[in-house]
Amino acid sequence: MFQYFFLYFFQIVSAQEQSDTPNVASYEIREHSLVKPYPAVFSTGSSYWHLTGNTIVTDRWIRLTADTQSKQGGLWNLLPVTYPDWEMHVHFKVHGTGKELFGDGLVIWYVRDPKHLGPVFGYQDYFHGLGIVLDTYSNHNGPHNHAHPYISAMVNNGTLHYDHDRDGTHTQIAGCESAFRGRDTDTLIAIRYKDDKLTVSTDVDGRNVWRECFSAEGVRLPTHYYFGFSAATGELTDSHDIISVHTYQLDSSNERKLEDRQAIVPFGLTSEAERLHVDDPKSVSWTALKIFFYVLLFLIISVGLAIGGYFYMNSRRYHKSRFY
Ligand SMILES: *[C@@H]1O[C@H](CO)[C@@H](O)[C@H](O)[C@H]1NC(C)=O
Ligand SMILES: [Ca+2]
Repeated sequence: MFQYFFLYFFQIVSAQEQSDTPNVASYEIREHSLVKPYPAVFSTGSSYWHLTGNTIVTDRWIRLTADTQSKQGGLWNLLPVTYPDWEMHVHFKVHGTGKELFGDGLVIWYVRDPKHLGPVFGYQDYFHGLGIVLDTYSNHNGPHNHAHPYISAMVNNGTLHYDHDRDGTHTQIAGCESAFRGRDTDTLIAIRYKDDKLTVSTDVDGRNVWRECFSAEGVRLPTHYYFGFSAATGELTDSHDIISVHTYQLDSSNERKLEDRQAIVPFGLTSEAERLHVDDPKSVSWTALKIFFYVLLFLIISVGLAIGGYFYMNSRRYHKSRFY
């Protein structure tokens, strides 16, 4: 009874601070969160955080890449995530001197192997887990069906390649356009994983309100993976900064708590596969409908011509008979 009362109370408190904490029973996990002052965090030997590549820490931000060419950097948490449901709020900043050309972007990771460097925005390709890709530059030469900056989610079981030439669109499970770069306002992203549903929301307009970017059901992620961040520049450059991270454990059903989630193979339905599933029956019924209407139109025109012809012939006969 007391437990329920406590949960209920917690929900009320959470709801009132909707933009700061998740709207369900939740507990911030300090070890998976990172706030100023960072130097204290990184100077102690017991730090849960690890830096890779060109990452620099100051008293105001953790800079994964500076606004210079060919950099890559990472920020990795070294304590595995033992709880199945979570939500992470990241205050970040992507900015630089480039007016038209800038890049490449940053990624928020939940993966099996932390600390690696590589070609996917400063982390390894063929990874195991989840990547939330904040892509600022469109590598695609042809027309895209979306604009950049673009946020997308990719789930990988170690077999998929992130294709920069297609901006990862063929392996993404969902995505949305988001004007997060070069803003004067604070830019934040929330990633929520609960009951196999992944929801990504942003707050980039300085209005202190979460706006849903996308959500996807049926996303399978194991426990005991690691949170991390990485970014990269190439010919194009930008500063990619992490300012704060708040991670909340969300209340899980008993079923999920008892399940052996450590053995789960990451899975997410790509939007391409989903499109194939959804569009096929639709296009078939559309074709059938079109044929039906063409036949109907043909019949109406035929009947109309027959009736018109009949009256025309009759009137001709009538006129003719008058002259005879
Ligand atoms: C890994 O993903 C690929 C591509 O989605 C799939 O074909 C394969 O069956 C998956 N492997 C496992 C072990 O789930
Ligand atoms: Ca890109």
